[in-house]
Amino acid sequence: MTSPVQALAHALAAGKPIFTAWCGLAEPAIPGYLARETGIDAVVLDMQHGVIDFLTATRAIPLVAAAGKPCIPRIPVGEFATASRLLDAGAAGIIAPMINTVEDAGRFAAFAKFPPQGERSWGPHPALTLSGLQSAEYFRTANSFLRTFAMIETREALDRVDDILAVDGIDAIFIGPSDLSIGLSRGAALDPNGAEVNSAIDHALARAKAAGKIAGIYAPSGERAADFARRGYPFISVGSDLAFLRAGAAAMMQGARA
Ligand code: 3PY
Ligand code: MG
Repeated sequence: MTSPVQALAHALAAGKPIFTAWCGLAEPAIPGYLARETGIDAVVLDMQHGVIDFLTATRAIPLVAAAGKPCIPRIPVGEFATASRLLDAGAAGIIAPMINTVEDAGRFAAFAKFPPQGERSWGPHPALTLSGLQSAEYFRTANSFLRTFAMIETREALDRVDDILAVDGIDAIFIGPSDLSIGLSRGAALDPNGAEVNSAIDHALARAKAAGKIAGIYAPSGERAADFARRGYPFISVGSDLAFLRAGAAAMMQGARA
């Protein structure tokens, strides 16, 4: 059986869209519970805009793994050393925000991939436990199953998407529609569902496919996630733990007061 640490690569290879929960609250049990919900294939831990710190993330990863699902943290901007530490803790992939240059992408890949491809330092002790692999096998195979997602969410990044996709050790791009809308409008608007963003979303997916790499994207709602799946995106993060909580509370209280 595939371990949760390797399951992301297997699921992406299978070609069906992967839908992930998106967690930002500072409670590791929440991703652990959500991982057990039908329809949730994996869980993203948002350490950029969520309030999840490193300790919370390292506690969430084995809880999500206990449900048999992969965990993919989003690191804070530029904190590439944290990517290595989260992979050591058993993350199946890493999303790095605001990758705007080939240099950013190269630094991210260097921290996420072992030599000779990158410069990741050895010490994946929890990852060995969660993957069930022996050290030598993990070292030999980890670069091929851990997934690096470089976020494309600025005008600069979009202009250089082919160069970023070409960086050795970058396995995927991940679109941030909100920041992208701010960048494309030169700060004039937050419009993640607008026509300009939608055409950038289609363009980025086409470029990822042409490069033989994966494209992921963030969807604030189930409807938008379905739209991205129809457009052909293979990795889609949906909503957030707080959004799930608010939607559940609103629906239940509306029922109660009906
Ligand atoms: C964005 O839309 O900018 C994101 O980073 C997704 O959360
Ligand atoms: Mg963003």
